[in-house]
Amino acid sequence: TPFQEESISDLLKKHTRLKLQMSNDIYSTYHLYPPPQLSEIKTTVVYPATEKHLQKYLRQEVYLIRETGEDYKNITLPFIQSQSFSIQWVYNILEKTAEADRIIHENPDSSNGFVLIPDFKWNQKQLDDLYLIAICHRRGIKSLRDLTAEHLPLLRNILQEGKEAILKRFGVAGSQLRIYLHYQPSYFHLHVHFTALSYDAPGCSVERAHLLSDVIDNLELDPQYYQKRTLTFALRADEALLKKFQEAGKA
Ligand code: G7M
Repeated sequence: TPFQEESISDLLKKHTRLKLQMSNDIYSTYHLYPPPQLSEIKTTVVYPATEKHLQKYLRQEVYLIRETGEDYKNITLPFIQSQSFSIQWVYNILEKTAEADRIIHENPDSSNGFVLIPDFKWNQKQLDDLYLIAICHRRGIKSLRDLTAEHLPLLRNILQEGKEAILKRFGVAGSQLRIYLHYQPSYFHLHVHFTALSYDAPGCSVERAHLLSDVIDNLELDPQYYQKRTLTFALRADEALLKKFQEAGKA
């Protein structure tokens, strides 16, 4: 986790062991062994983990895919429909059977409403790595690919109310937030990521993140934008979807 400003001085004195690596003029590098209270590692446990979880966290080669609208219909969609990666944790949040006390904001409308909640990657102790997700109440919107002009009211609510709620609770202005969707997401129930602009959050790279404000603009220009467009994303070497693209001669 990021260091708190107050603890930086402790890091350089109290109980810290330093082993010199090299020294040159005014420059030197060390191995530093911080005391336990300053060496917290935020940990997520997935238990029991499925084969898909294991794959997600194994280091692997990655390959870029260019998915046309047709590829989505012929390859990706049938693949997603054949998979059974549980999104029970999402329903638990929407139904308040898990994490209910962590909800930051809710618009309860069943078609244009959502729940804003800290992502479990964020421990909420410091704003440096601020990370929240907005999960829509409406079921059946799998991803960016499903979005049409019909979803604009929902997307505008998430953008507007999400920014307001984060300003009110955490004092961080909308201009200091990166607000985006993943394509592809890991979980196929529409959700939007809110991260601190100064934080390089995992998954905010150009081949995965789509800014919500750009998504709204694109849908205003063309209601079918995301059904037509070729979308780029990376797949890991032993992902079954990569094999499907390879079999179709597309990767
Ligand atoms: O867009 P994508 O599907 O890749 O992102 C899902 C996001 O949901 C990630 O940023 C995860 O860290 C977050 N997330 C995943 N799970 C299983 C949970 C959870 O149980 N609770 C919360 N609060 N966030 C989660």
